[in-house]
Amino acid sequence: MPTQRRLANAIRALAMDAVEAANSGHPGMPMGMADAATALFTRHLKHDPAHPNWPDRDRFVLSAGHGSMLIYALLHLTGYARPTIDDIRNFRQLGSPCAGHPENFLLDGVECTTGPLGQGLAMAVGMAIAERHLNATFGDDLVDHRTWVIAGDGCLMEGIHHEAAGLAGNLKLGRLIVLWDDNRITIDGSTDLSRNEDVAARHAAMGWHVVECDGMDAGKVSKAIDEAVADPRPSLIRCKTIIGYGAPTKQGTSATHGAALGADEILLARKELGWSDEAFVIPDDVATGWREAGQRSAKARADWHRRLDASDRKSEYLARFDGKPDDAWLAPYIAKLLADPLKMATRKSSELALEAINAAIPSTIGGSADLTGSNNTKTKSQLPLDAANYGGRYIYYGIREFGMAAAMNGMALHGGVVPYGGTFLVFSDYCRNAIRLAALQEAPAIFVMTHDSIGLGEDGPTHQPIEHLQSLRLIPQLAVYRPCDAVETAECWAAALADKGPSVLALSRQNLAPMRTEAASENLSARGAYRLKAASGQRQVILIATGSEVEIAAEIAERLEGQGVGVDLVSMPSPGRFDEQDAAYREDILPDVSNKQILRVSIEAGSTIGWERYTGLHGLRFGIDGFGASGKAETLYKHFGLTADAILPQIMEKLGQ
Ligand SMILES: Cc1ncc(C[n+]2csc(CCOP(=O)(O)OP(=O)(O)O)c2C)c(N)n1
Ligand SMILES: [Mg+2]
Repeated sequence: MPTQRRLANAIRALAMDAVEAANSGHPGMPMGMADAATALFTRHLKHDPAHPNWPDRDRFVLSAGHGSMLIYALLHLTGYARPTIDDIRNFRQLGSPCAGHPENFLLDGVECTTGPLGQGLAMAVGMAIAERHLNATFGDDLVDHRTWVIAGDGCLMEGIHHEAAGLAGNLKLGRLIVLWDDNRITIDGSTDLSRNEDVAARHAAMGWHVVECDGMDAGKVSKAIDEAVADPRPSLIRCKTIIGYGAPTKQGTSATHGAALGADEILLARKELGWSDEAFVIPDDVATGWREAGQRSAKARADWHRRLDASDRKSEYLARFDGKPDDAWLAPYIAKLLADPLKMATRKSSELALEAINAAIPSTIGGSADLTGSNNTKTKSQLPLDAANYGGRYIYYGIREFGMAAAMNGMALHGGVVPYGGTFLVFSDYCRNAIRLAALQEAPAIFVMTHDSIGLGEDGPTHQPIEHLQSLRLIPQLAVYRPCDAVETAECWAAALADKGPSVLALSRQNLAPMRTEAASENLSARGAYRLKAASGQRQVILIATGSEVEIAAEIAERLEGQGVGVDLVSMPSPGRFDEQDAAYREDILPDVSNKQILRVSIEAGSTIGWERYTGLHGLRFGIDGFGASGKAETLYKHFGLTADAILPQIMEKLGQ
């Protein structure tokens, strides 16, 4: 068996050669952390490259995603089907699964997409939460794994780290172990330029266990890992390393962080490391050593499968991981709403829907960033998920919107649980990059964003979303729903639960009248837009509204019809979903804007930018393109001209032209 150092040098060689071939990438981090990663992957990590999606595998997150060559090398060397050596040769080239930063949708073994610093670690917190929850639910026989993270100085400097580490400390996630690449270098140079805090003491203060080691001595790293495993707290292993270790003239400097080392330096590094093989050639002894290490957990995996087969909860367990939760709850629940229509805020409608959902779907885990009573995210039977009871199904995330959203992503990616969590829509900006990352990764997390307009009233412009709806709709692969009443809210929940990727539910603070009073043959909200009321005569106007403004549009439609103007009322809870419908459906609901015989009018209490898509430039768009104001909701709607009285004459004037 080759020494740990020789195994580690294979990582170093692949990292410098791949970056050299691409003339792009980050060799420093993989070269500095090669020994620590070797210790982890050859002695501690529980995984089986032949069964990369084994649910009880340890999760490994390379939070310092720029060091992507580290994980590509580890996956290749331990025997995953991909990346192949050719994939690595094509590092960073279009079509190679070895993308610039690790993408969960390109390679098995990449548990989450990383690169935005700090978020990998925060997602790992979510994975560790999911593990403990499922362990509490199914027991040690079926759920018993750890979450490992390699994080850099950058990950620990980011604000989200404070949120994630605080959450992990409070939840006592002892199975979360972070290896910190303490190389005291970032892009701009020494960390002294920008950081002088005691990172270890900060962790200790947050309830973490901290252990220090020579990060370039695999044996010492391994001992530190043993200590971390034995400690009941989340652990930070401070690995003292040298960035770019092995590159004789550049190591220890930021020159190795994010650029090819150059042919001359690589030649010197090969000498320094005693690595005589050509680029992309792994000598047999090293290849064999790594392969054998990769098979370490094969027996544990087989034993686990035997236990699963023998378990009387096998189908229940598998149901948690496979497919989508069923929506049997929806039809009877909507029938109940239709039988007893109530005027209420959609946040309240959401709570009622959740009562039905949480009773029917055991995998949901709710939560809020300290706005439980406002977001209406907690249902009666949900107990807190905390250090004393990981089996609970409600997380008090504290005032940590970004940390919450990233943890939700981690839970969703871990599988077995369906996370939803709330905050005010205006604070979606605080967690925006995690929502974006949810979309990129197709992580099915559900973001419950209440207080979705000036309709929240007195809290004023800091709390009133304006651009948020449109700006969330810009994120690819993100479903944004803004229901108008209790029935639509239930439908949007069902659609969100069925979505492959993440969803945002934008919900009102203020009460809304029931708009849907008849049973439908399908989930109309899942269509994105539908005709709520058809024109009685010839269609001259199409009123398009979302959420709380559907009520206003309905009044306008009624009054226009009273004056002999034919109006279609279109409720559009999700423009994005509407855009995905087939052409015939879209043409039926909203004929092409080149048809100027029909006036299209949009009403949404937010930015009007973008509504031209549905109204055409010749249509009318009612919304708010400045900031809101403090006041009663009703007064504000009047002040901003979002009432039937204000809008109706403008439509009449336009029709008269
Ligand atoms: C949120 C975020 N901000 C900035 C960057 C750009 N960036 C990538 S790596 C890096 C420096 C990170 O330093 P460190 O974690 O110490 O990595 P090392 O240089 O030691 O490899 C920066 C600023 C990023 N990827 N994510
Ligand atoms: Mg660093």
